[in-house]
Amino acid sequence: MLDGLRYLPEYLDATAQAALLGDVRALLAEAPPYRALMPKTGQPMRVRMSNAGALGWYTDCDGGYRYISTHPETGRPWPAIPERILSVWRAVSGYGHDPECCLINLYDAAARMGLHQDRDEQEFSAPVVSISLGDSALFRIGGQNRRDPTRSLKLASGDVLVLGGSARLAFHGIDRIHAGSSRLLPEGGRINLTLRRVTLPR
Ligand code: MD6
Ligand code: FE
Repeated sequence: MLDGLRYLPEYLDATAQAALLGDVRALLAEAPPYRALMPKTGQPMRVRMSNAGALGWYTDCDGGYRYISTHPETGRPWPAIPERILSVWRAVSGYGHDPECCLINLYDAAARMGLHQDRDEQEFSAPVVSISLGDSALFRIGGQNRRDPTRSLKLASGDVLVLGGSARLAFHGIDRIHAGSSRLLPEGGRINLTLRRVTLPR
């Protein structure tokens, strides 16, 4: 059913995770995390976010879900996606162009992410590639209809998940974070990177 779902547990070893974490820390120093607001309700999202790449995913009260090319608070362009992160995409995406967005989601122990589809892009033939760092998360994925049956996967530090093919538009979310399950982040919590191609290559 979800033919394009690929779960690559322990894709990154401890050394690679530490190197990637260094890259993420540098990105967050340049593009500080913020709390995006859900459209209409203006409710702040539970996760804090930032981005790297030409286009960053963003939402606020009036504009809704969209991609923007500058940081909402600093006004600066998003930093470039680091080479080490690009190389994960190049190795696993099976797609001939680089991603334009690396969304950085930061979870504390109580954070969750509701069931959603990633559908704010123009290019759906590219997969979304997700990299997890820090505490494990209970990830749930269903089908292309919100009410399709779901199954759960544990995403641990270093795991990579590829949502391509029919899984590209599958509903998915994070039900819980397992606090204390990883020692990668001294402050605890979880970092998730999702890499997306946004526009159609020309
Ligand atoms: C997360 N992930 O793992 C949230 N989206 O924190 C996502 O929303 C996601 O893991 C698209 C593809 C893979 C994902
Ligand atoms: Fe998603």
